[in-house]
Amino acid sequence: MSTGAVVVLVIFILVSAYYVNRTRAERKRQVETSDSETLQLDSGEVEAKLEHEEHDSPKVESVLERFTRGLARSSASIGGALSSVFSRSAIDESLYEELEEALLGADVGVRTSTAMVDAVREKVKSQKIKDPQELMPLLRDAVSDVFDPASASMCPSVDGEPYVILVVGVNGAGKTTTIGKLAAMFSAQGKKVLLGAGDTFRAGAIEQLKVWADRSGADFVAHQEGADPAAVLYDALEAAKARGCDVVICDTAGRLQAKKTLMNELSKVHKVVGKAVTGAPHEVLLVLDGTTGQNALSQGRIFGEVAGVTGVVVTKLDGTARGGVVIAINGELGLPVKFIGIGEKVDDLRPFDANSYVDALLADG
Ligand SMILES: Nc1nc2c(ncn2[C@@H]2O[C@H](COP(=O)(O)OP(=O)(O)OP(=O)(O)O)[C@@H](O)[C@H]2O)c(=O)[nH]1
Ligand SMILES: [Mg+2]
Repeated sequence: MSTGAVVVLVIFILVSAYYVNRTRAERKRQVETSDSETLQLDSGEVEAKLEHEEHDSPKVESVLERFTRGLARSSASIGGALSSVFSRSAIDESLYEELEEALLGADVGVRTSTAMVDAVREKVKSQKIKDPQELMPLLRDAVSDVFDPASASMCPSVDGEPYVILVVGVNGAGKTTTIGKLAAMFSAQGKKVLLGAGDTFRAGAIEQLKVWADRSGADFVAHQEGADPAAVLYDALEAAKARGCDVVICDTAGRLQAKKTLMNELSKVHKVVGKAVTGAPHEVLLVLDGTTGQNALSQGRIFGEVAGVTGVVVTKLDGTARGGVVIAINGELGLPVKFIGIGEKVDDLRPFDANSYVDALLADG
């Protein structure tokens, strides 16, 4: 090798080493200062996290990939059942029956499944389709038609006043976790967020919300355990006005939809919140555990009537093979699903997007 070639090679090695070190140092700074889950890490843990990232996750997952992974159980189950339907030799009555069973098995709900199968049947007739393989796009359209993209969006802004979101649902549905995720999402959008600790009933509930407030950089207002939830939330809204907050998210205690007194307490909270900020609550989000199947529909009906629900968050969709419940909530209750939870981490909440949802759900079909 000539001297010139050796010099070029040495320069190349030195420049490469410089960039490798610089990239690692930059990533280290990001890990130390950025996402909420690493706020408490000491330097040893930062190193360990970097090692983990470098060796175990060579590829950064895209939003769609994460979404699809979150819905993998549902997708494998529904997609599997559908591919059996679509690989039949002819379109006949038993195909429609199998299609309806596949949808019912995914918790799509009786009324919505029947309506979707009828829509497919109509199109098969009008377009004179003969091949079962051509049914998939028809089904995709039938699912998409259940959703109204306009009602699924949420734009938290009111002139000069905080935008108030009241979060309700049965025990353990995922309310507090969803509030934490929402707080992080709004904070990342540059909004000043305040969390109101309206669950004064369950031991540890106030502390749990405080942890999420700290993680997401949100302000926090609480009274002691056992205090009147309406009074706490009134104070939270007064504080939010005084501090110029953009969004207030109010936690509430879990309650069974059948317990009248507890449901009436929600009406009181609703009224008092409206006294502190005109028009509040601007949004009442009902959190439903996606793994509870058709019971989620009964919760939706009763909470919808008593608490003036404006939208739904379906959680734990990563833990069920029956993700079709999201379709049932839209189709049977007429309530828009606004967010879905696909894991316990801070970024495991996704604004509901019908197209990505349908793509992920029918991915294996
Ligand atoms: N896998 C998974 N777990 C979730 C999700 N959302 C919440 N959880 C878990 O569900 C459990 C209950 O969540 P919480 O947020 O405490 O539920 P809650 O509705 O506030 O409960 P109460 O205050 O007791 O009524 C926790 O272990 C959460 O980590 C999700 O989308 N996926
Ligand atoms: Mg809670």
